[in-house]
Amino acid sequence: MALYAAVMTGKGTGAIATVQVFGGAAQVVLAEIFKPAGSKCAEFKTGKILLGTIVDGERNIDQVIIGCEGPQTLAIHCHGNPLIVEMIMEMLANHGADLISAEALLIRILTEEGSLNTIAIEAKLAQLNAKTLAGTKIIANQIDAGLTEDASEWLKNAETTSLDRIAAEAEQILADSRPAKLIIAGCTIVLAGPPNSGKSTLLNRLAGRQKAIVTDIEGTTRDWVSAQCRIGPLCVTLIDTAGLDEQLAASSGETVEKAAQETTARILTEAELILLVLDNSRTAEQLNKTLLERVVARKVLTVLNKSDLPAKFAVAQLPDSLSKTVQICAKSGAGVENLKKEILQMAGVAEINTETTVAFTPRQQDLLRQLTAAKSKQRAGSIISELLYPSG
Ligand SMILES: Nc1nc2c(ncn2[C@@H]2O[C@H](COP(=O)(O)OP(=O)(O)OP(=O)(O)O)[C@@H](O)[C@H]2O)c(=O)[nH]1
Ligand SMILES: [Mg+2]
Repeated sequence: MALYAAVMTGKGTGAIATVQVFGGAAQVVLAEIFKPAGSKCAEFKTGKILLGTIVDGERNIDQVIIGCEGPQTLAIHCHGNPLIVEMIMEMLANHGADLISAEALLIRILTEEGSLNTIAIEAKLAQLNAKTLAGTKIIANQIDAGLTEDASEWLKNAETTSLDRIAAEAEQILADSRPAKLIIAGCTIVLAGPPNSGKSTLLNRLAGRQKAIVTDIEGTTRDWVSAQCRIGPLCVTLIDTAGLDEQLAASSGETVEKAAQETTARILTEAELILLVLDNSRTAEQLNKTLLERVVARKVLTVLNKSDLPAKFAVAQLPDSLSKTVQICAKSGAGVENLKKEILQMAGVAEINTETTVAFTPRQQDLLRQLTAAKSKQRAGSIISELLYPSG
């Protein structure tokens, strides 16, 4: 009888880990290695939760909870210590289990259950890696409603729905998928600006702790510093960078300065959004050429910091692409809530809710793009079928 096992949780990341066991031999093998609390032998009735101990002969390995998810599907919820997880996996392998990845195991379970469409299988897999609860909900909604429902409706009403309408709806789904991806997979926001403008102070403020060193010396931050924070539904990786400065970038003698400038330039290319932090108490001269070159063609929100000091910055000197501004005082926190609202607005997530139809895998997005260009109803029909059902 077949038996498969996989670790479903990230390695060593939580207090609890889940090992999923699946196959005809699941109950037999679990009966050998699991001793239920208070009774002699375990009864793995679907829907039941059992408390007990994983044992290797006379040796207790860990106290666990077994979730009886189906006649062939049992989940062992054990402590997250990687050594415990490894021991349980090794025991399962010694009892004949094939150790496979979480993704491979889910595909096995879902295809054997038979009734699920391709989007449902992709959803279960994508949920394993979602960064936020909102992201998990967005994905879950695509199974019975969302993308599955929209695609099924297109197929059902193929006779009466025009190709133009389907293309427009597919375009809208693709447009909503971009901000949804930030909620599902997380988002990188880079803080850039001239030296001493308050980038590190803002990073600390947004992260809620003192992650980066703050001083009044220009060029304090050399290497980049990162911190995780939540902004609305977004799980954000914030990256603080060395201040961009023309003279520093041109200096050939100072190796550290040069390396810092180059690192900042590279990190800027990875940002989904750039916060251009300027010092509102200084003139527009701080907008040096190096800085402008790096950010001008990107998605930028200009943050005018130090609003507690007399203003000297002329907003009119900002190029059009940088003209969306927010005033804050990173030192006291004034205006930071408004900054967060603007970030959500710029990321496009303000309009996304957990009910929005989105495409959450490259396969789905590629098929929707093909659908927007379909020239015949027959072609559109085959693309939609491929979206819903496994091909071949
Ligand atoms: N008055 C005032 N001072 C601020 C504010 N934000 C930061 N500062 C001060 O400005 C100086 C520079 O702040 P940092 O956060 O180190 O600036 P930075 O942009 O990271 O500087 P580099 O790492 O050198 O590029 C420090 O003395 C801060 O205390 C603010 O909102 N108001
Ligand atoms: Mg700094």
